[in-house]
Amino acid sequence: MKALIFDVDGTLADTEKDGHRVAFNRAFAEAGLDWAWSVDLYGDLLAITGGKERIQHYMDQYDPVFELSTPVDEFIANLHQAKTRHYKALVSKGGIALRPGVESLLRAAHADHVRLAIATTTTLINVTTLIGSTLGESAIDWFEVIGAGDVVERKKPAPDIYQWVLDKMELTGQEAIAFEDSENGVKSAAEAGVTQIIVTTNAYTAQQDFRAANIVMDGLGDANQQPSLQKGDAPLHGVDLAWLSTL
Ligand code: XBP
Ligand code: MG
Repeated sequence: MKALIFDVDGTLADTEKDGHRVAFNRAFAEAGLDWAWSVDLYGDLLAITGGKERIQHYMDQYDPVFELSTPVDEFIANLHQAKTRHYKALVSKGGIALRPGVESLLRAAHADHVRLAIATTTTLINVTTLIGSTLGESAIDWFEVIGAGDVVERKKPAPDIYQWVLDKMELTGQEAIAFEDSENGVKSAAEAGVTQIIVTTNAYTAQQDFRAANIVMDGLGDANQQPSLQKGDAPLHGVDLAWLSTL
C-alpha cells in the first residue's frame, strides 16, 4: 500500500442529498426554472456523474420540450456555476460533516507520511471547500494529487480520473487502495487497475453492484460506531492504517 486514493461525494462526506441536491434546486429557483429535484429523483439522476452532465440528462429525459434562447452548453454552464456557488456557500457554513472515521484516518495517514490523493467527479472548488471547512485551510495540502471534475474528458465510471491520478503519482493500480461509495466509482477504479477497493455505502448506493470491490461496508467505523459489513472483512474498531497496511 503506497497510497490511499479517496473519492469525495458519498465517501469523505455524505454530500449529495442535503448538499449538491439542495444547491441544484437553489440554482434552478434563482434562474426562475420550475425544476425541483426530489430526494428520490436525485437518486436516479446520480447514475450520471458530473453536475453539468446530470443537468443535460435531466433536460433530455424529463423536460425535452424545454425552450432555450441561448446555446444549451452556455445555459448549462451558467446554471452549474450558480449551483457551485450555492454548494460552496452551504459547505463553507459547515453544512456538511465528514463521515465517521474519515477525519481520524486522514489525520493518521498525514502524520505517517502516507501518500494521499483524491479522485472525484465533482468540481475542484467543492473539494477544497469541503476539506477546508472540515479539516482546516492547510489540510488540502495533505493530498499530493487532486483529480477533480473536468480535468479528464470522461467522468466515472470511465477509468480516466483514477488513471490520471495514478499517472501523476507514478503508481500502478496495485500500489494504491481506493475508497469509494458508488458503483460508478468502483467501476472507474477497477478499470484503472486498482486492485484494493474499499466501499463505504450510503442511502443512495447501498443496493448497487460492487462486484469489483474487496470490502463493502456502511462506513469506515470509529471508536463509537462499528461498521456493518456487506462483503469482505474489516476491523470492528474501524478501518485504521495498521489494518490497511495488511491488505
Ligand atoms: C459525485 C458526482 C458529482 C457531484 C456533483 O462525484 O458525480 O457530479 O454529484 O458535483 P464523486 P458537480 O462521487 O466522484 O466525488 O456538480 O461539481 O459535478
Ligand atoms: Mg462518490
